[in-house]
Amino acid sequence: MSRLVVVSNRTADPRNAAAGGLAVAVRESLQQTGGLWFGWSGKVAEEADGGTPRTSEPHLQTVGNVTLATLDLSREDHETYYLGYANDVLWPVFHYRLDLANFDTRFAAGYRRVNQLFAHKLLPLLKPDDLIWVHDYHLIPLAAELRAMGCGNRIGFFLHIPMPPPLIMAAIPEHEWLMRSLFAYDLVGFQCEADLTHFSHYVESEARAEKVGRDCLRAFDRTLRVGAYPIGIDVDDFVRLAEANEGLRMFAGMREEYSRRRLLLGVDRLDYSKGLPQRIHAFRQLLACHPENRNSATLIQIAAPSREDLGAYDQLRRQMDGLCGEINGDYGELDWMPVRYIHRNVARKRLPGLYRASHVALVTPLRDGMNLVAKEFIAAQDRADPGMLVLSRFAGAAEQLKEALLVNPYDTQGTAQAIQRALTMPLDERIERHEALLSRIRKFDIRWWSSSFLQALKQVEHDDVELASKT
Ligand code: ADQ
Repeated sequence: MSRLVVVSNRTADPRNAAAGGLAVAVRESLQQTGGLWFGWSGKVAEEADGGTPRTSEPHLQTVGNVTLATLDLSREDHETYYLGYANDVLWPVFHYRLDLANFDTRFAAGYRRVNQLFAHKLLPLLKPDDLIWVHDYHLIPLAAELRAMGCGNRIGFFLHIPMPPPLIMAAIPEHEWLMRSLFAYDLVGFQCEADLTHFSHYVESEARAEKVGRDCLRAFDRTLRVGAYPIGIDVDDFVRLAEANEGLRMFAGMREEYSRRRLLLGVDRLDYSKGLPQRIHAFRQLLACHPENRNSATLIQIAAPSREDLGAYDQLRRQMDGLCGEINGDYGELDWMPVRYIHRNVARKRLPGLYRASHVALVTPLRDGMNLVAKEFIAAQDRADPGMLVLSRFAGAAEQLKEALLVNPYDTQGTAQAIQRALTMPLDERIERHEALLSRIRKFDIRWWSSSFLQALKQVEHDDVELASKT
């Protein structure tokens, strides 16, 4: 069996279930194959005298039969690659926010330099039949850099965030280089069909790519296999957490505290892609148009701090403080506050109880690759009396979760109406919708995601891999 090598911006201890996300997704495959996980350590190396950064060698750590290899970054690389190109160019543009992008030429150079550094440090750790799986927008050119150094392994790439339409992509000065770089992979996976369509349209119009069969594109003398692999969650693990002591305690505590109220919940990172101000506006509209919800409906909005060193996030934080203050000031009573806004992380083991105690979840991003909170909310519900999910049609999850109440988060009135419908939906309709949603997230869970992607990568024609090593 080939060894799995995972490369992502950050790594995590695969034994640590609390890490969630990628750690859970790749844990089994890494453990089965005695795998390697390579990424940035999260540390910024001190500069040596004279301002030259020390060259760092990967720190190797063994966790069971898995090896973690992490690199420190120099201050310059951290600023240009991570804060700059990844978070101030690719993140906003891929979420359709050209207005927030900062196309500083130093950023692109830093991004390329760090991808070269990753390739250079990873290559000596590779074995000839390793299967390499690269994750996310930080590392788009990694395979091209590895190929240039002679790497002939099978390499797959998964994009966790949305792929924008061609004309938005074309706003990035280096768009051709970025998209061409993807053809150095053997398989590129997206979260949903819409993303796959955007990528196909881009390469067909900009690089005259040809479709070869159902799921291959040919351009730049390379054949690239592409597909939609919607990421899922570990449903059973989440149900277990909901029924464990901490989950039950949280559930009972919330239900008691809000026994006379209807609870609405939002759980997000504080990020402009998540549509948080629009959500507060819609909730305000609900209180204005359906006054029976006053003194009753309470929105708990948890917004975990995120990327606080970037200006756009600081602005969003101030905007949210203002909006939540206003709605509480205008509608609040001595014994009821419409919004409880918490700018903190919630421990993972407490989330399922919180989800289960909520009558409605508001998952209303303006754009989102998938959104796992939507799936976690479904998994945590009581099947006999499930809460209702209000979901943005612009989240990747909307392609799979059609039985949720789908909304356009830019439409304040429409979203408020959908929230009212969720709050008043009869039990039998809620059960019917929830059963359909639950069976879908169970079928397409986290194991389905990693095994179907890796299976497809293993099946890539070997001829192509050999060809790739020569380009
Ligand atoms: P994120 O933008 O981080 O991830 P999301 O999928 O919503 O978004 O959340 C990831 C995890 O973080 C979930 O397990 C959730 O429970 C947890 N989380 C979020 N807010 C939290 C909070 N306030 N407190 C505690 N935990 C919180 C990116 C893409 C997504 C894609 C994922 C996975 O932007 O679209 O779904 O990767 O591919």
